[in-house]
Amino acid sequence: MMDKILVIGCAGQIGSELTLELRKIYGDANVVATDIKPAEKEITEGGPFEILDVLDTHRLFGTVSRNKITQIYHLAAILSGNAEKKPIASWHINMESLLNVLELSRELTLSKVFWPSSIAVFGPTTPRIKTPQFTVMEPNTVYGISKLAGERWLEYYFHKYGVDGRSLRYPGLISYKTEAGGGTTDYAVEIFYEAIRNKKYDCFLSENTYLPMQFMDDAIKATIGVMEAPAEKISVRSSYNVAGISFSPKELTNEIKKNIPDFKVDYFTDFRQAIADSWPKSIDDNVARQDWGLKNSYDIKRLTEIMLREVGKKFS
Ligand code: NAD
Ligand code: AKB
Repeated sequence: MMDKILVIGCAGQIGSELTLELRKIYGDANVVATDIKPAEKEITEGGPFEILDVLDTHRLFGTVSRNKITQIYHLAAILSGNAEKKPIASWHINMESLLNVLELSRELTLSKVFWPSSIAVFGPTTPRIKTPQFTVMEPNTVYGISKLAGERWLEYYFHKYGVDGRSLRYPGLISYKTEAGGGTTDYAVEIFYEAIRNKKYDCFLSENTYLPMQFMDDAIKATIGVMEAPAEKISVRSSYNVAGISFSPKELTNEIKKNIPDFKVDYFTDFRQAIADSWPKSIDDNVARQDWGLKNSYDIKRLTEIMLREVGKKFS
Protein backbone atom coordinates (compact mmCIF):
# COMPACT_ATOMS: atom_id res chain seq x y z
CA MET A 1 0.00 0.00 0.00
CA MET A 2 1.30 3.49 -0.93
CA ASP A 3 2.15 5.65 2.07
CA LYS A 4 -0.01 8.74 2.66
CA ILE A 5 1.88 11.63 4.18
CA LEU A 6 0.77 14.58 6.31
CA VAL A 7 3.05 17.62 6.41
CA ILE A 8 2.36 19.98 9.32
CA GLY A 9 3.93 23.44 8.82
CA CYS A 10 4.12 23.22 5.00
CA ALA A 11 4.29 27.00 4.53
CA GLY A 12 7.57 27.44 6.41
CA GLN A 13 11.19 27.51 5.32
CA ILE A 14 11.55 23.71 5.30
CA GLY A 15 7.94 22.71 4.63
CA SER A 16 7.70 24.77 1.44
CA GLU A 17 10.49 22.66 -0.12
CA LEU A 18 10.05 19.31 1.64
CA THR A 19 6.36 19.10 0.63
CA LEU A 20 7.23 19.43 -3.07
CA GLU A 21 10.00 16.83 -2.80
CA LEU A 22 7.70 14.40 -0.98
CA ARG A 23 5.06 14.88 -3.67
CA LYS A 24 7.64 13.97 -6.33
CA ILE A 25 8.37 10.71 -4.48
CA TYR A 26 4.93 9.68 -3.20
CA GLY A 27 2.67 11.37 -5.75
CA ASP A 28 0.87 14.74 -5.47
CA ALA A 29 -2.38 13.24 -4.17
CA ASN A 30 -0.59 11.29 -1.42
CA VAL A 31 0.97 14.26 0.39
CA VAL A 32 -1.52 16.34 2.38
CA ALA A 33 0.02 19.73 3.15
CA THR A 34 -1.23 21.68 6.18
CA ASP A 35 -0.36 24.88 8.00
CA ILE A 36 -2.05 27.39 10.25
CA LYS A 37 -1.64 29.95 7.45
CA PRO A 38 -1.98 29.84 3.64
CA ALA A 39 0.96 28.44 1.67
CA GLU A 40 2.39 29.23 -1.79
CA LYS A 41 0.16 28.35 -4.77
CA GLU A 42 2.58 25.63 -5.84
CA ILE A 43 1.65 23.78 -2.64
CA THR A 44 -2.04 24.66 -2.32
CA GLU A 45 -2.80 23.92 -5.97
CA GLY A 46 -0.31 21.10 -6.57
CA GLY A 47 -1.99 18.64 -4.19
CA PRO A 48 -4.25 18.45 -1.13
CA PHE A 49 -3.89 21.42 1.25
CA GLU A 50 -5.75 22.22 4.49
CA ILE A 51 -5.54 25.01 7.02
CA LEU A 52 -4.87 23.17 10.29
CA ASP A 53 -3.77 24.26 13.74
CA VAL A 54 -1.71 21.33 15.07
CA LEU A 55 -2.86 22.26 18.60
CA ASP A 56 -6.45 21.47 17.59
CA THR A 57 -6.34 17.78 18.55
CA HIS A 58 -9.83 17.03 17.28
CA ARG A 59 -9.22 18.43 13.79
CA LEU A 60 -5.77 16.85 13.62
CA PHE A 61 -7.28 13.40 14.31
CA GLY A 62 -10.00 14.14 11.73
CA THR A 63 -7.50 15.12 9.02
CA VAL A 64 -5.34 12.06 9.67
CA SER A 65 -8.27 9.61 9.73
CA ARG A 66 -10.13 11.11 6.76
CA ASN A 67 -7.00 11.09 4.57
CA LYS A 68 -5.84 7.65 5.79
CA ILE A 69 -2.46 9.14 6.69
CA THR A 70 0.37 6.69 7.42
CA GLN A 71 3.31 9.08 8.01
CA ILE A 72 3.59 12.56 9.53
CA TYR A 73 6.28 15.21 9.03
CA HIS A 74 5.68 17.62 11.89
CA LEU A 75 7.51 20.88 11.18
CA ALA A 76 5.46 23.48 13.07
CA ALA A 77 7.42 25.25 15.80
CA ILE A 78 8.46 28.64 17.15
CA LEU A 79 12.18 29.11 16.45
CA SER A 80 14.91 30.33 18.81
CA GLY A 81 14.76 34.11 18.36
CA ASN A 82 10.98 34.37 18.37
CA ALA A 83 10.66 31.89 21.25
CA GLU A 84 12.77 34.09 23.53
CA LYS A 85 10.19 36.87 23.05
CA LYS A 86 7.27 34.63 24.13
CA PRO A 87 8.74 31.79 26.21
CA ILE A 88 5.59 30.25 27.69
CA ALA A 89 3.51 30.46 24.52
CA SER A 90 6.41 28.99 22.52
CA TRP A 91 6.92 26.15 24.98
CA HIS A 92 3.21 25.40 24.69
CA ILE A 93 3.24 25.32 20.87
CA ASN A 94 6.50 23.36 20.57
CA MET A 95 5.65 20.73 23.19
CA GLU A 96 1.87 20.33 22.90
CA SER A 97 2.12 19.97 19.14
CA LEU A 98 4.69 17.17 19.42
CA LEU A 99 2.70 15.37 22.13
CA ASN A 100 -0.45 15.64 19.97
CA VAL A 101 1.39 14.08 17.03
CA LEU A 102 2.98 11.32 19.13
CA GLU A 103 -0.28 10.44 20.86
CA LEU A 104 -2.11 10.30 17.56
CA SER A 105 0.66 8.17 16.02
CA ARG A 106 0.36 5.74 18.93
CA GLU A 107 -3.46 5.58 18.86
CA LEU A 108 -3.75 5.23 15.08
CA THR A 109 -0.58 3.09 14.73
CA LEU A 110 1.01 5.28 12.07
CA SER A 111 4.07 3.82 10.37
CA LYS A 112 6.54 6.72 10.90
CA VAL A 113 6.85 10.25 12.25
CA PHE A 114 9.47 12.88 11.41
CA TRP A 115 10.05 15.72 13.87
CA PRO A 116 13.11 17.97 13.62
CA SER A 117 15.33 18.83 16.53
CA SER A 118 18.11 21.42 16.35
CA ILE A 119 21.67 22.29 17.37
CA ALA A 120 19.80 24.37 19.99
CA VAL A 121 19.63 21.26 22.19
CA PHE A 122 23.24 22.01 23.11
CA GLY A 123 24.20 24.70 25.58
CA PRO A 124 27.11 26.63 27.07
CA THR A 125 28.54 23.56 28.86
CA THR A 126 28.63 21.45 25.67
CA PRO A 127 32.00 21.04 23.86
CA ARG A 128 31.62 23.53 21.00
CA ILE A 129 34.01 22.13 18.41
CA LYS A 130 32.95 18.95 16.60
CA THR A 131 30.17 18.50 19.14
CA PRO A 132 29.66 14.73 19.55
CA GLN A 133 26.36 12.87 19.14
CA PHE A 134 26.29 12.04 22.86
CA THR A 135 27.53 14.82 25.14
CA VAL A 136 26.55 17.33 27.82
CA MET A 137 23.22 18.99 26.96
CA GLU A 138 22.18 21.97 29.09
CA PRO A 139 20.40 24.36 26.70
CA ASN A 140 19.55 27.78 28.12
CA THR A 141 16.97 28.97 25.58
CA VAL A 142 13.28 28.10 25.68
CA TYR A 143 13.57 26.75 22.13
CA GLY A 144 16.55 24.55 23.05
CA ILE A 145 14.83 23.28 26.19
CA SER A 146 11.73 22.40 24.15
CA LYS A 147 13.83 20.58 21.52
CA LEU A 148 15.71 18.60 24.17
CA ALA A 149 12.46 17.65 25.91
CA GLY A 150 11.02 16.73 22.50
CA GLU A 151 13.95 14.40 21.82
CA ARG A 152 13.35 12.64 25.14
CA TRP A 153 9.63 12.25 24.31
CA LEU A 154 10.42 10.86 20.86
CA GLU A 155 12.71 8.24 22.35
CA TYR A 156 10.20 7.49 25.10
CA TYR A 157 7.36 6.88 22.61
CA PHE A 158 9.61 4.56 20.60
CA HIS A 159 10.63 2.39 23.55
CA LYS A 160 7.30 2.46 25.38
CA TYR A 161 4.82 2.30 22.49
CA GLY A 162 6.84 1.38 19.39
CA VAL A 163 6.14 4.73 17.65
CA ASP A 164 8.78 4.90 14.90
CA GLY A 165 9.83 8.55 15.30
CA ARG A 166 12.87 9.82 13.40
CA SER A 167 14.70 13.08 13.87
CA LEU A 168 17.64 15.25 12.84
CA ARG A 169 19.31 18.03 14.80
CA TYR A 170 19.32 20.49 11.91
CA PRO A 171 21.93 23.23 11.94
CA GLY A 172 21.00 26.65 10.46
CA LEU A 173 19.33 26.02 7.12
CA ILE A 174 20.02 28.19 4.10
CA SER A 175 17.48 28.44 1.30
CA TYR A 176 15.99 30.91 -1.17
CA LYS A 177 12.41 29.70 -1.62
CA THR A 178 10.91 30.88 1.67
CA GLU A 179 12.54 33.31 4.09
CA ALA A 180 13.74 32.00 7.46
CA GLY A 181 11.27 31.93 10.37
CA GLY A 182 12.62 33.82 13.40
CA GLY A 183 15.80 31.92 14.29
CA THR A 184 19.33 32.83 15.32
CA THR A 185 20.92 31.49 12.14
CA ASP A 186 18.61 33.63 9.95
CA TYR A 187 21.38 36.13 9.24
CA ALA A 188 22.83 33.60 6.77
CA VAL A 189 19.65 33.85 4.69
CA GLU A 190 18.86 37.57 5.17
CA ILE A 191 22.39 38.56 4.11
CA PHE A 192 21.75 37.37 0.54
CA TYR A 193 18.54 39.39 0.22
CA GLU A 194 20.25 42.54 1.48
CA ALA A 195 23.35 41.93 -0.66
CA ILE A 196 21.13 41.81 -3.76
CA ARG A 197 18.74 44.61 -2.76
CA ASN A 198 21.04 47.15 -1.04
CA LYS A 199 24.63 45.88 -1.23
CA LYS A 200 24.62 46.45 2.52
CA TYR A 201 23.62 44.35 5.55
CA ASP A 202 23.38 45.07 9.29
CA CYS A 203 24.28 41.75 10.89
CA PHE A 204 22.87 40.83 14.32
CA LEU A 205 25.72 38.41 15.08
CA SER A 206 29.37 39.40 15.45
CA GLU A 207 31.73 38.81 12.55
CA ASN A 208 33.57 35.82 14.07
CA THR A 209 30.51 33.87 15.27
CA TYR A 210 30.94 30.39 13.82
CA LEU A 211 27.78 28.29 13.51
CA PRO A 212 26.98 25.01 11.74
CA MET A 213 24.88 25.57 8.61
CA GLN A 214 23.44 23.44 5.82
CA PHE A 215 22.06 24.17 2.36
CA MET A 216 18.39 23.20 2.08
CA ASP A 217 18.93 20.56 -0.64
CA ASP A 218 21.26 18.66 1.70
CA ALA A 219 18.76 19.02 4.56
CA ILE A 220 15.90 17.66 2.44
CA LYS A 221 18.03 14.71 1.26
CA ALA A 222 19.01 13.97 4.87
CA THR A 223 15.37 14.19 6.02
CA ILE A 224 14.12 11.77 3.40
CA GLY A 225 17.25 9.64 3.96
CA VAL A 226 16.59 9.13 7.66
CA MET A 227 12.88 8.49 7.03
CA GLU A 228 13.52 5.89 4.33
CA ALA A 229 16.29 4.05 6.18
CA PRO A 230 15.32 0.55 7.40
CA ALA A 231 14.32 0.67 11.07
CA GLU A 232 17.25 -1.56 12.10
CA LYS A 233 19.69 1.12 10.81
CA ILE A 234 18.30 3.73 13.22
CA SER A 235 20.38 3.38 16.38
CA VAL A 236 19.57 6.88 17.65
CA ARG A 237 15.95 7.26 18.72
CA SER A 238 16.33 10.81 20.07
CA SER A 239 17.81 12.81 17.16
CA TYR A 240 20.86 12.61 14.88
CA ASN A 241 23.60 15.23 14.69
CA VAL A 242 23.84 16.70 11.17
CA ALA A 243 26.89 18.85 10.47
CA GLY A 244 26.77 20.52 7.09
CA ILE A 245 29.42 23.23 7.06
CA SER A 246 30.56 25.86 9.57
CA PHE A 247 31.32 29.48 8.82
CA SER A 248 31.16 32.96 10.36
CA PRO A 249 29.41 36.12 9.08
CA LYS A 250 32.84 37.44 8.05
CA GLU A 251 33.60 34.36 5.94
CA LEU A 252 30.17 34.47 4.32
CA THR A 253 30.59 38.19 3.61
CA ASN A 254 33.95 37.53 1.94
CA GLU A 255 32.40 34.83 -0.22
CA ILE A 256 29.57 37.18 -1.28
CA LYS A 257 32.13 39.91 -2.02
CA LYS A 258 33.75 37.66 -4.61
CA ASN A 259 30.51 38.16 -6.55
CA ILE A 260 29.50 41.65 -5.31
CA PRO A 261 32.81 43.46 -4.55
CA ASP A 262 31.22 46.60 -3.02
CA PHE A 263 28.97 44.64 -0.59
CA LYS A 264 29.35 46.02 2.95
CA VAL A 265 28.35 44.53 6.31
CA ASP A 266 28.06 46.37 9.64
CA TYR A 267 27.68 44.53 12.92
CA PHE A 268 25.02 45.45 15.53
CA THR A 269 24.65 42.45 17.80
CA ASP A 270 21.41 41.86 19.70
CA PHE A 271 20.00 39.20 22.09
CA ARG A 272 20.62 36.50 19.49
CA GLN A 273 24.39 36.82 19.99
CA ALA A 274 24.09 35.15 23.41
CA ILE A 275 22.05 32.34 21.86
CA ALA A 276 24.66 31.80 19.12
CA ASP A 277 27.45 31.86 21.72
CA SER A 278 25.78 28.98 23.57
CA TRP A 279 25.56 26.77 20.45
CA PRO A 280 28.21 24.56 18.81
CA LYS A 281 30.62 26.02 16.27
CA SER A 282 30.84 22.70 14.44
CA ILE A 283 29.18 19.29 14.70
CA ASP A 284 30.37 15.68 14.48
CA ASP A 285 27.79 13.78 12.43
CA ASN A 286 29.63 10.48 12.07
CA VAL A 287 26.88 8.44 13.71
CA ALA A 288 24.36 9.52 11.03
CA ARG A 289 26.93 8.85 8.30
CA GLN A 290 27.58 5.35 9.61
CA ASP A 291 23.99 4.41 10.47
CA TRP A 292 22.14 5.42 7.31
CA GLY A 293 24.58 7.19 4.99
CA LEU A 294 24.16 10.94 5.65
CA LYS A 295 26.05 13.00 3.01
CA ASN A 296 26.51 16.73 2.47
CA SER A 297 27.33 18.14 -0.96
CA TYR A 298 27.21 21.94 -0.64
CA ASP A 299 30.16 24.04 0.57
CA ILE A 300 30.12 27.80 1.25
CA LYS A 301 31.24 28.65 -2.31
CA ARG A 302 28.54 26.59 -4.02
CA LEU A 303 25.73 27.69 -1.72
CA THR A 304 26.72 31.35 -2.08
CA GLU A 305 26.63 31.13 -5.87
CA ILE A 306 23.22 29.45 -5.83
CA MET A 307 21.77 31.85 -3.25
CA LEU A 308 22.93 34.95 -5.15
CA ARG A 309 21.63 33.60 -8.43
CA GLU A 310 18.22 32.51 -7.08
CA VAL A 311 17.59 35.47 -4.76
CA GLY A 312 18.76 37.69 -7.63
CA LYS A 313 16.01 36.27 -9.87
CA LYS A 314 13.37 37.39 -7.34
CA PHE A 315 14.44 41.02 -7.74
CA SER A 316 15.29 41.10 -11.45
P1 NAD B 1 9.20 28.14 9.93
O1 NAD B 1 8.92 29.07 11.05
O2 NAD B 1 9.70 28.71 8.64
O3 NAD B 1 7.90 27.28 9.59
C1 NAD B 1 7.09 26.75 10.59
C2 NAD B 1 5.69 26.66 10.03
O4 NAD B 1 4.85 26.15 11.07
C3 NAD B 1 5.13 28.01 9.62
O5 NAD B 1 4.67 27.97 8.29
C4 NAD B 1 3.99 28.25 10.60
O6 NAD B 1 2.89 28.94 10.05
C5 NAD B 1 3.63 26.83 11.00
N1 NAD B 1 2.93 26.79 12.29
C6 NAD B 1 3.23 27.50 13.41
N2 NAD B 1 2.34 27.23 14.37
C7 NAD B 1 1.49 26.31 13.86
C8 NAD B 1 0.37 25.63 14.37
N3 NAD B 1 -0.08 25.86 15.61
N4 NAD B 1 -0.27 24.74 13.57
C9 NAD B 1 0.18 24.51 12.31
N5 NAD B 1 1.22 25.14 11.76
C10 NAD B 1 1.87 26.03 12.53
O7 NAD B 1 10.19 27.03 10.48
P2 NAD B 1 11.19 26.11 9.65
O8 NAD B 1 12.48 26.82 9.56
O9 NAD B 1 10.54 25.60 8.43
O10 NAD B 1 11.39 24.94 10.71
C11 NAD B 1 10.63 23.74 10.68
C12 NAD B 1 11.09 22.86 11.81
O11 NAD B 1 12.51 22.61 11.69
C13 NAD B 1 10.91 23.44 13.21
O12 NAD B 1 10.61 22.40 14.11
C14 NAD B 1 12.27 24.01 13.54
O13 NAD B 1 12.49 24.05 14.92
C15 NAD B 1 13.17 22.99 12.88
N6 NAD B 1 14.49 23.55 12.58
C16 NAD B 1 14.65 24.51 11.63
C17 NAD B 1 15.92 25.01 11.38
C18 NAD B 1 16.15 26.07 10.33
O14 NAD B 1 17.27 26.59 10.22
N7 NAD B 1 15.14 26.43 9.52
C19 NAD B 1 17.02 24.53 12.08
C20 NAD B 1 16.81 23.58 13.10
C21 NAD B 1 15.54 23.07 13.31
C1 AKB C 1 17.24 28.82 14.80
O1 AKB C 1 18.20 29.60 14.59
O2 AKB C 1 16.42 28.94 15.70
C2 AKB C 1 17.13 27.62 13.89
C3 AKB C 1 17.82 26.46 14.50
C4 AKB C 1 19.25 26.25 14.31
O3 AKB C 1 17.18 25.67 15.16
N1 AKB C 1 17.65 27.97 12.61
